Order: sequence, then C-alpha cells, then structure tokens
Amino acid sequence: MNIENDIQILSQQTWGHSLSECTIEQVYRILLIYVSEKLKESKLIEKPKKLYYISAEFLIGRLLSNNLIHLGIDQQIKQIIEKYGFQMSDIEECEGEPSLGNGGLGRLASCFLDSMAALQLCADGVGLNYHLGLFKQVFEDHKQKEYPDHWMDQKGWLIPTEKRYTVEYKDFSLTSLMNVIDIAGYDGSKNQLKLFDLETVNESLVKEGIQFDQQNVRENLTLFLYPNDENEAGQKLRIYQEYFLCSSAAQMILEETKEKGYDLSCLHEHVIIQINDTHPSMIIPEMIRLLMKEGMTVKEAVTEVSLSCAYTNHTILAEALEKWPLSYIQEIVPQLYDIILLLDALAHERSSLEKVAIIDQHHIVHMAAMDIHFSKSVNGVAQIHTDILKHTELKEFYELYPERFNNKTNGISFRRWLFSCNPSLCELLDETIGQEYKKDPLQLEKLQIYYHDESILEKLREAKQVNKDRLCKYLKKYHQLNLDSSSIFDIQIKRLHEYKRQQMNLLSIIHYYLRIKEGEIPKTPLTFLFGAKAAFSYTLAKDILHAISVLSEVIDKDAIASKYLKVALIENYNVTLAEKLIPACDISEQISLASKEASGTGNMKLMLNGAVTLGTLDGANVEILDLVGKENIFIFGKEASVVIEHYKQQDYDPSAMIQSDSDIKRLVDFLAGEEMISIGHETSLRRLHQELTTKDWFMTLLDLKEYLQAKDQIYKAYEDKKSWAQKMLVNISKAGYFSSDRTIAQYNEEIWHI
Ligand code: 26V
Repeated sequence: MNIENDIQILSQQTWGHSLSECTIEQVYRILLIYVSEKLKESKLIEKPKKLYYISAEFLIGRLLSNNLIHLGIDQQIKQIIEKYGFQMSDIEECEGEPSLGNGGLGRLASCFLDSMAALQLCADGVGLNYHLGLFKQVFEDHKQKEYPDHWMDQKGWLIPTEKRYTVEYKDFSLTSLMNVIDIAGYDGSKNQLKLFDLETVNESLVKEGIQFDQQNVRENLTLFLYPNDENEAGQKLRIYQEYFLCSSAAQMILEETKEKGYDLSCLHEHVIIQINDTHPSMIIPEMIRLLMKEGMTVKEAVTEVSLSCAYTNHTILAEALEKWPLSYIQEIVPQLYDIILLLDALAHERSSLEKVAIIDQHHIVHMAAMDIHFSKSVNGVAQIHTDILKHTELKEFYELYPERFNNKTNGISFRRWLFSCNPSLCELLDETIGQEYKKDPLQLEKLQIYYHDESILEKLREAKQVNKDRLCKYLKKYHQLNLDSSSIFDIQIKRLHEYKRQQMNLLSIIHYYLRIKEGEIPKTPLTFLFGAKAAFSYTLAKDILHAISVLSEVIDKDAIASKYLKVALIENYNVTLAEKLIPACDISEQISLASKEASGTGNMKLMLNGAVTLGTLDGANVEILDLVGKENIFIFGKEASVVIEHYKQQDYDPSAMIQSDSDIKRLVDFLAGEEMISIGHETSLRRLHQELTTKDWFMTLLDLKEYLQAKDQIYKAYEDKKSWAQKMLVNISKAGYFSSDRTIAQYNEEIWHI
C-alpha cells in the first residue's frame, strides 16, 4: 500500500494539481475522501448476536483524527502531510463537528461506539439526524443567543442510504430515511451509526434564532435536537420525535434480524437493545406491537422484548425523568395506547404500589417505570448513582427486581481523550513507560515508578505548559481572548445547570476579586475558564451565564485585579473545544451538589490529562478519590446522604445562611450590586440574586464556605511545584480504570453477551 501515491492521485483527480499546490482546505477534503473510501471498503463486524445502542443523542465530535488512529495510518499520514509542508493540526481545523447532543449523555454514547468497534463487538448506534443540531451559542451583550447550527452544509462523514421506513401517526404517516456514519474498528472492520431523518424536512421553517413552527410536524421533525418542551406543542413534538426514532429503529432491527435468517421467536438470542435514558423508551411497546403483527401472541412478544431490552438511567433529577400525559400518547400514537395500557396492567399484577405504576392516578405515563418493568437490566452510571437508585430513587423497583439492578461506571475513549488530543503527554508516556498503555490503559500505573524522579516530574510540567501555550494561541486566534499561560488554569466545562453549581464557582471568583482589592494578592495569577451552554428556555441558567460574562468584564476593567485574575467564558463549548481545553487544565472543577451528578465524564478526561480535581463526593468523583487517594484530590462539601435528608426534611434555608454569615452575604449581594449592574442587565442580576437568597434549590450556599477553604488549599498546593507534579502523575497513572473499553467489556460480560 503506497498511501502517498494514492493521495497524490486523489489530489490530481479532485483538484487537478498535486498535493504541494493544495490549500489546507483542499488537503482536508482529500483526506476525507481517502479515509471515507477506506471505511467503505471495511467489512461490517458480524456475529450471531447484535447490540443496538439506541439514543436520542450522539455527540460525535470531529472524526478525521479518530478514524486515522483506528485505521492505524495516523503516523504515516502525518509524515506525508508534513513532507508537503502542512501541519496536521491546521488540517484538523477545517473539520466542523456534527452537533447531535447536549452533553455527557451524548458524548458517552459516542465513546461507547468507539469502544465497541475497537473491541470488535457487533454493535450499531441508532439515533436521529438533526439538521440544525442543538444550537450555536453566541454571546451578545453578555447574553446567550441561539442560532441554528448548519453542520450539514459542510461535506462530512454522513452517508445517505436507500433505506426507507414508514412511521405512522394518528392521521398521517411520515417517511424516515436512514443515513449512516461508519465507525472504524481495528483491522479493517467497522460498525455503523444509523441516523434516521425525515424525508420532508424543511429548514426554511426556522425564523428568528431557533424559533420555528412547532405545529408543522411533517416538516419540522428532525430540525433540532430537543426542541423547547416547556409548552404543550413542544412536548408533543418530543413525542413525535421519539416515536419517529423508535419506530424506525424497531422496523430496521426486525428487518435485519429476518434478513440474517433468524427466527423472531428467539429474538433475544440475536438482538440486544440498550436504551440510553428514557428518550427511546417507546421502542418497548413498538417492538411488542410489531412482533404481534408478525404473529406472536402478546405474552410471547412481551417476553421476547423484555429479554432483549436493557435500560440505562443517567439522572435522578425529577424534572429530567420523562412523563407524558396518556392523552398525548393516545392523540399522537394511538397504536401504542392499548399496548401501554396492557403493560401497565401487567406491571400492576406484579405490584400494586403506586410508586411502581406505569400510568399514575393522574393518567401520566412514567417512561422509566415502563423501562424497568420490561427490561432485563437496569443500570446506573457510577457506583454512588447506582446506590442512590437502589436505595432511594428507585427503591420500590429494586425491591421488586433486585437481580436486574447493576452498576456500570462510565468511561471515556482514550483514543480521543488522550492519544489524539494530547500528543505532548503521549510522547512523554511513550518514552517513559513504553507504548503498552495504548492497548491496555491500566499500564499507565507504571508511571508510579517515577513518582520521585525529578526529571520526569519536570517533563510532566513541561508537557502541561506546551498544552497551555497551545490553548492560548488557539483562543487568541479563534476567540480573540488573551490569556496568560503562566497563570493557574482553573476550568469548569459542562452544560449549565444549577445542580452543577457554576454559580458557586462564580461566587468564589467574586471572593478572590474582593480579596485582591483589599490587598491580598494571589501568588500565581488565576485564570478561570468556563464553557457551558444553557437550555433555550432555562432562564436561571441563562442568568448565571450572564453573570459570569458580566463579572469577566468587571474584572477586566479593574486595572489592579486584572493583573491577577481573569475570567473567560468560551463561546459555543463543544467537543472540539474540549479537546483543546482539557489537556491545558490545572484544576478540574467538579462541584455538583452531592447526589445530583450521576457520574460525570469530564472529570475522567481531565484527570487523565493531568488535572487535579476540586470536587464534591458525587458521581465518579467518589471513584476518582478511591483510586488516587486523598492527597491527590481536593474534596469538600456535604455528602449525598446529608443532601438527601435536607430535601426530605425540606429544611434548607438560604436566607438563614446569609443572615448568619456576613462573608456569604457580601458575595451574594455583589451579584446585584453597583459594579455588576453598571455593566450587566439589572433584571437578570436581580433575578439570580433573588433566587439564591430565597430559594437556592440546589443548595449553592450550603457548601460555599468549605469550597472557599478548599480553593485556598488547592492554590497553595499548586505553589509546591514538585508535589503538584506528583499529584498530576498519580492522577494520570490511575486513570486507566476510566477507559470506556473497560466499561463496554463489563456491559458485554454482564448484560449483552455478544
Ligand atoms: C436533562 C434535562 C432535560 C429537561 C430539563 C432538565 C434536564 C436536566 C438534566 C438532564 C440530563 C439528562 C441525562 C444526562 O445527560 N445525564 C448525564 O449523563 C452522563 C452520562 O452518563 C453523566 O455523566 C452525567 O452525570 C449525567 O448528568
């Protein structure tokens, strides 16, 4: 195989000139064509049993670099490209990213696809192709504005197919067409991500920002991910969208199974469907319906489907657990109405407890309840999360089906989140511990040998510095931001939500700002980086973003404070930006209210890249602590059991905390004080202030004092260069457990058996 030759020929065919005469964009296009062709030639992984990972979100990220790694030609391509005077990093910048997810849940699904292909499991992803994605975030006058993300305009990895399915609704039917994205495994094999799309989608429906006619289902169905579901039209649209996904998926799964010559009466021996949160739950009644049409009895169909489905829960937030009025289901998908009634009756035979009912007294359908009754497995995504499900949130279900409940602690793809995004660290790892960690991430533990080795510790610091410099250059070029790469990079990157408590971080920055003004100067300057999108209709989340942006300007305008303090709110945080920010991070903020963050996966990515965690005992932070020991992580705040008790007793009162503590009062009052109001919008600042002082549902103030102390400690620890590098070393060396290859191997051994 002469890759250089092939690429030269492609260049001639595509652009009519040789590689050396190409623009960067043209080189990217050639590589896209070359790699797409290689993937097309790859053989589909085939086994007697196949997994379908069904999810409303796949946050894919750029694919070029990842695909080159999987095809095993990343180094060769790099050499060829450099020979002609190009840099891989410039070429990578030409690629946009598909915007098909909100955050952790969608990114997890993509890491899983990567691992399933790498482990040679026969497994496809199944989702929806949203033409305009989530949204593109722009800050205008300190406020988030949403714009359609035209990610499909650029030629990419999406391949249209001839496959069509008819999805029936009450009074009309729609045609679903299937697109695929090839997911490269090793040794020229592949799986696929199947993305269903509405044939009649009409992008011109979109008016201002991301507003569109919500009634026009025939044309709007796959325009956006998660349209606003605060009103009735929005909720119904969600049901239309979810059924579109589930019906297309169920038809495709049964068709594939029949084509392979398998008998549907033993479906569960050939098919396993992993339901990623409740968005695809209608796959259960839909599969039952279709199997009955194929001639099965109700009983047989229910049994086969229950043995073929497994459900993953990703949140305990009540507002995120989907519930739909039965009347909406009857109105939109009447063909499922009878089946859901039947499933409810069956569930009722197993238990008469109201808490485990599928349809409650108010005629509301609880999607998670349907999943649990009619799946063979129910899993949480980190140990503490699974424990809370078993003993608190889903206690009654656990008592009914103890054998179904299990934990699968999340993981991340090391191919993307280390090999591809952090070449300077990989180079150091290669020369110290060899290359075995690339096949077996637990080998990272070998780094421990160098715990006292000054020269390796120095090299670790250098690798971090390279990444910080690289980030600064990038943010200057693409975001017009000037950062000081010798300052501490303290980073919080995740969706904006009150439970994640970006507002607590904000209050801590106000604390440092006021201290500097009083003459207390930090030893090393501090840079706080935020990346976060707020849901379109989540007012308070938008208020928090606004306050961060306003504070950033307050500090910039202060001649003295700005020498030691910088806040940067990075626009349109996405996978691509994460790949630049994560390797450059010193301090990883994982400060959710204990019990609320199911797992987190950013925490794992940051640890793997040598950041030290500042966090609460929540989600996978608990497992990070177990692995690295308390000298290598900074833990603070009330534990989950205490928080759960506060909710039970309803005895948390922010106004009492403010009254009894003048420091807290000063910080909170600053939000709606003169300096902030002179720059920002008074209504928004006052609303946030009001919320924190009277309600504070996610208990920001509960942990604020301890958080400030922990921050003082972590910044102090940073000053001891040697021991900080040792903390970095331990974090990297212990991250092997969080490889998604490990997670997927566990899913397969304990649930899927493929
Ligand atoms: C969804 C919604 C939708 C309605 C408005 C409020 C709201 C709040 C939260 C959510 C979360 C949906 C589920 C989710 O994304 N969970 C995340 O899953 C990750 C992968 O397992 C996990 O690491 C994160 O901790 C968890 O929040």
